[in-house]
Amino acid sequence: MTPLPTPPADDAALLAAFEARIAAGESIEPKDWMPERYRKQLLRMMSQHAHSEVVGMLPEGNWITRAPSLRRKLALLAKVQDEAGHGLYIYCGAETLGTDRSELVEQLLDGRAKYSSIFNYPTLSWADMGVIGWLVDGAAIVNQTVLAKASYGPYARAMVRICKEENFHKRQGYEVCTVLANGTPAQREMLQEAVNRFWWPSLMMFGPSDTDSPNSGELLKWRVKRKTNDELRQRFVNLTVPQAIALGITVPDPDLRLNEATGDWEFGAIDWSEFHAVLQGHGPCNQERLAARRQAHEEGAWVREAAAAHAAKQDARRGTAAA
Ligand code: FAQ
Repeated sequence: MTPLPTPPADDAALLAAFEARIAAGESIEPKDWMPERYRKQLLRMMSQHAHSEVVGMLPEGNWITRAPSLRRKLALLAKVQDEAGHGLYIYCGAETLGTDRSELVEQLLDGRAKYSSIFNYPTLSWADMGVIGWLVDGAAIVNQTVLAKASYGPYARAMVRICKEENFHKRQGYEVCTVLANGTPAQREMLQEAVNRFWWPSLMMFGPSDTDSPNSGELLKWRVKRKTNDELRQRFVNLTVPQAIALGITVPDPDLRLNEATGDWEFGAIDWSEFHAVLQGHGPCNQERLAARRQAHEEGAWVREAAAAHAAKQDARRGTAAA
């Protein structure tokens, strides 16, 4: 972790009061004084999170028309729609930090902002829909349950609602997995193959290891994060391996073993070169995902124009009524 920057001297008293509030477990609200670094860190993290929810609609959206039954189609459609809602809650929360959503979206579309590495992998079979719900939403829940206690009020409150919905997502995904696990040999093979592809990228969702995480120091100090990347990754593995055993499938890690003394499922080395390549835009679907978002943004221009015209008309009417 990198050393923290020193605040300007004239802010020292405000900073001390701010940190005392955080130490007392108080929630920081939009109009409260906050250090510029706190605002910047939150804006970075919340906007990346919102972008992830929206880009995260693409891999699953790919399967809505090919879901194997009407029931599955309805569930998947509802899930993908929920992810759009999550993006909106978090963009709204991010806007309370003083940056307009249109600027945040620009940063995504021109490649300045990141979104979660996991959504740069393709969805090749129906089993991927089960495995994304189980592993990807499962990892998101582990991360976000802790973020629901983040020091910034609008982010924490968005997480409470999002986690409730993510729990449904995980259950629908795990249910798809149980059906495949109890199905034909071809279905079991399809499930195993999907787990083989998504296991390691799911572990990478928690970010670099603690020794290589430049933002963790500040975020932990100001209680935006309450657990480190490695702590949350370990918690996810501990929760998930018994679920894999219950499904009767293998986790693709020859080094995975239970440490009886600690109760942890110890896992093998993560290929960080793959993680960094994906972050640098060289994942299997980076270009496709950004191209799809850019196209959607362009095609949605008329909706934004119509909404702005409608709002202007309403404002003008209110102005006339008030006069
Ligand atoms: N992918 O110093 P750290 C979901 C970047 S939502 C891409 O450790 P930090 C729901 C990081 O930004 C999934 N980039 O960073 C769903 C930083 O770059 P920067 C999204 C990553 O912030 C399910 C650099 O590496 N969830 O799945 C990743 O302390 C199904 C150094 O890293 C959130 O965003 C990554 N995996 O910790 C939707 C949760 N990891 O900005 C649809 C909120 C790290 O300095 C379908 N975010 N980077 O240039 C967090 O909890 C944190 O931001 C971490 C990263 C843990 C992601």
